[in-house]
Amino acid sequence: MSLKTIALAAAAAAVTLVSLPAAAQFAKSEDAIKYRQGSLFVIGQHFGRIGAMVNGKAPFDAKVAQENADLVASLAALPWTAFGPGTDKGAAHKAKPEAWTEQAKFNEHADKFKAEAVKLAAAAKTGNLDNLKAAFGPAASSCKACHDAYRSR
Ligand code: ASC
Repeated sequence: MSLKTIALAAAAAAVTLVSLPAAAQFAKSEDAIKYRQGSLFVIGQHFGRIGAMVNGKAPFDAKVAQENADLVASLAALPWTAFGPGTDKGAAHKAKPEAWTEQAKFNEHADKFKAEAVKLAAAAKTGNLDNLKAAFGPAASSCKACHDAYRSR
């Protein structure tokens, strides 16, 4: 395979990955609810592994940090299409009605998190713990801001 072929295949794969969430359709509301809960749970697991390093609860391992931050940055695309119309009912969940009635504001929170996740991955790529710490705070704040506004206790 030529380098150009490999580059084209990689670009096609990247486009597929990025366009997947936009194409996501759910057979029923319950599936959307499970999907967003599942994806947010997995994001939390990988984000938490970085948090443990940042907070000194786990030894800093640059490779582990980078792997987890890359996952968070990719997975950050997933939950939002599962908050579509009608998915406020269908199974137990903690999202407030405002997630549907204030869609523009809700989407701003999602976009903010996605942007912070990209910055976190860039920081992790440097292999420097101080850079990771500097990017982790704003990323965690973006999680919290959305949870405070749109997740009930
Ligand atoms: C996490 C996690 C969240 C955020 C939030 C930040 O590790 O699971 O939801 O950080 O607690 O305040």
